[in-house]
Amino acid sequence: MGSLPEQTIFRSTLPDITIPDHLPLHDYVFERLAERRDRACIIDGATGRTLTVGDVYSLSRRVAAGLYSLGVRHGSTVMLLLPNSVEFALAFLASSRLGAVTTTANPLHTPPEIAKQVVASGATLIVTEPAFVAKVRDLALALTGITVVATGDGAEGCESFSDLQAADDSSLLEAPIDVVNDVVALPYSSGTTGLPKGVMLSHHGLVTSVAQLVDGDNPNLNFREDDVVLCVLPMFHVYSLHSILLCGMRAGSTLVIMKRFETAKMLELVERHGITIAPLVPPIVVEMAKTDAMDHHDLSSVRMVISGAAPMGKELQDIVHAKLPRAVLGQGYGMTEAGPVLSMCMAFAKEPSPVKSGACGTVVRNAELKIVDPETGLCLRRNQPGEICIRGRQIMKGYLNNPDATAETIDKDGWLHTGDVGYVDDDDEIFIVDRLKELIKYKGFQVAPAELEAMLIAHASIADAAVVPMKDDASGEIPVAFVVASEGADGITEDEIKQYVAKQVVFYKRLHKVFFVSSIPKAPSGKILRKDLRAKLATGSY
Ligand code: 4UV
Repeated sequence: MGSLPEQTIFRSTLPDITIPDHLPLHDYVFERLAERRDRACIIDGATGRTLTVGDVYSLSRRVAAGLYSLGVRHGSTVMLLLPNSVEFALAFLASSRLGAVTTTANPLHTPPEIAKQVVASGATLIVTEPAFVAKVRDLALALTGITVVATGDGAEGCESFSDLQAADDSSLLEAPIDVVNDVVALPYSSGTTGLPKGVMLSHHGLVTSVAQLVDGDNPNLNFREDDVVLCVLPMFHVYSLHSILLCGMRAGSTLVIMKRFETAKMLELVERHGITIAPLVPPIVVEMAKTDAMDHHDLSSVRMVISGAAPMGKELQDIVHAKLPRAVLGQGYGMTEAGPVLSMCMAFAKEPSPVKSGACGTVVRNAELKIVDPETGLCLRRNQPGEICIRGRQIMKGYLNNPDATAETIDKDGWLHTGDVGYVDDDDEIFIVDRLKELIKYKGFQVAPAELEAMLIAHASIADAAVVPMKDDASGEIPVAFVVASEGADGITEDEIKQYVAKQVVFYKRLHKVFFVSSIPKAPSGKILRKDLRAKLATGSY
């Protein structure tokens, strides 16, 4: 008699917990407001301005009332086009309170990149800094019904954020939020293929994901009330939004906000504020490993260094560990669509367990993870690499207005397919070894090859193009292009192509190299054989 193939499903080594299923996100993060009202919540690293939990609560209510008076309602979409700032946190919490959706974007994006996201997300209000207003002014004029709010006292033709903060919230009504179905955050991600898409994260999804890390008797990520968490990673990326802002607030820790990364300033802030937790990405960890400045600062307060969003090798981990011997160093593994966290280092738990260098954690609680053979779809056992899949209430609801892409990513049994290749070892630790998906990660930022390929093919002198990642020590990966010149356009140069792309995209999507080829390798279906191109790069045979 034949037996069914065994389904190897991996779970956390910690027991499941009870996760609130009735609270909207803002009520969940402020659940212990009464006892924490006077504790420091957010410190602006540049000015030292400190907001208590009570300040953040009441200001975010005022901003909600102000946004309401500007027409934001349950189901409206607000775009935050902001660097790390107090205003980011206030506007995000305010939108949540109104039952509105926040879509986040990098303020360094070019006007066309921003315009695409505004249109696709249906945003009707944009909060930005006066310095970036010019990027959205034409858009606001072209599209009727878009309001622009500028921070501080505002800018010409914009509403002012100061006015929002001064709004009267006494008659603010509770929005009728459906925690399971209402979307609260809409970050953009290209997922496993194609162009960036709006990732619908519900109140309950985000509450679940935050709880999976910081709730329960033995939190997997043990943020405490006396912790001071460095917020240097951009809040517009899901890693910082979720694991710094939301986890930090839920745990009652204090956040120190840094607008942009600079090694010396960061080390200074760590010393000045006694930072205990430093969530980082590998390129920042590389900077720390390289700099002598670490020896000139007292960094003994740091007890946890988290790396995520891109691979961190064992070697790098060992160097930083030698420099910060008192800190626990480990990795988290996230993906926007996964809600975002799939796994977290068990050495960060309240009752920690030992971990190995190079591992990117153990699957979070209240979730299931499996490894499947990408060819057959069958489940693989321990130590066998295959595609990582995750299931649980934390994963996205789907892509906005894109049921086909949703169905390609979340299967009928509710498993989200990550496009990452990895295995689970004998101690339940996850190791990522490769990527099936197209995505390029430059310093942890997403670069979607399809976006650059569409741009390249639109050039009159380019007949065909493919963009793939090339390994790079400083940035992890850099985007490079293989290009077929159009007939009679042999004169086009690498520099011209690089400039052509650079003018249209944010800095991290720029092409670093262009290789001219006679054809792009494709499968009979027309799909680019990216693996072949990556192999060419790896062997230097281009
Ligand atoms: O969609 P995304 O840009 O999302 C992220 C999220 C990272 C997070 C989030 C919360 C955390 O607490 C945390 O530690 C990390 O990066 O990109 C998703 C893809 O990035 C790669 C992998 O290919 C994902 O599918 N990636 C993310 N983390 C790691 C990683 C890692 N630790 N090691 C290797 N690759």
